[in-house]
Amino acid sequence: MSDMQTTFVMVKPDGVQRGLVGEIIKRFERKGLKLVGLKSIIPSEELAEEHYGVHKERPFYNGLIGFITSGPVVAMAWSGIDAISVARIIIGATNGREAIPGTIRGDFGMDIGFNLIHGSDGEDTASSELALWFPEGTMEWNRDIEGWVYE
Ligand code: IDP
Ligand code: MG
Repeated sequence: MSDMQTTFVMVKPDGVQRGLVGEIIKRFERKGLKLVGLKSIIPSEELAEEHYGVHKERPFYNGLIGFITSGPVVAMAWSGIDAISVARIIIGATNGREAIPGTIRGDFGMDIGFNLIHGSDGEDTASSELALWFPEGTMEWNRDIEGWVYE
């Protein structure tokens, strides 16, 4: 399946603290994904709990909520053909020590919890996460270079 999709991506507080926001955005931009939403916020506990609700029973859950609410994150929405899986490939495996070099976590991460970035893992999570983080909606715009990104 090759569908036009929008995915939710977030630079986590460790990525912001380490000054990797520009580096991370650059990778999505130069890949050919289209930016349709961007904002920096300090997530509330409520927002973090909603976002990571699926992990509620996991032993790392409380630490994860504390981490995500510890400072600014950069929330983004990126569009493109198969954008959800493309973003996950750019991001790399959850554990930075196992992530392949060339991926964001593989190039910059050494930890499983502090792994710099989040990306939606499927169509359902992408739409619920986009609704959660961008309740105002994302942008509709025509990119002039589109015809040079897709044949
Ligand atoms: P993902 O972000 O690669 O999709 P998930 O398994 O969905 O990984 O876990 C969500 C987030 O929870 C991870 O990105 C990471 O920050 C944190 N996490 C996952 N597993 C562990 C763990 O074993 N210890 C600490 N934190 C973890
Ligand atoms: Mg996940």
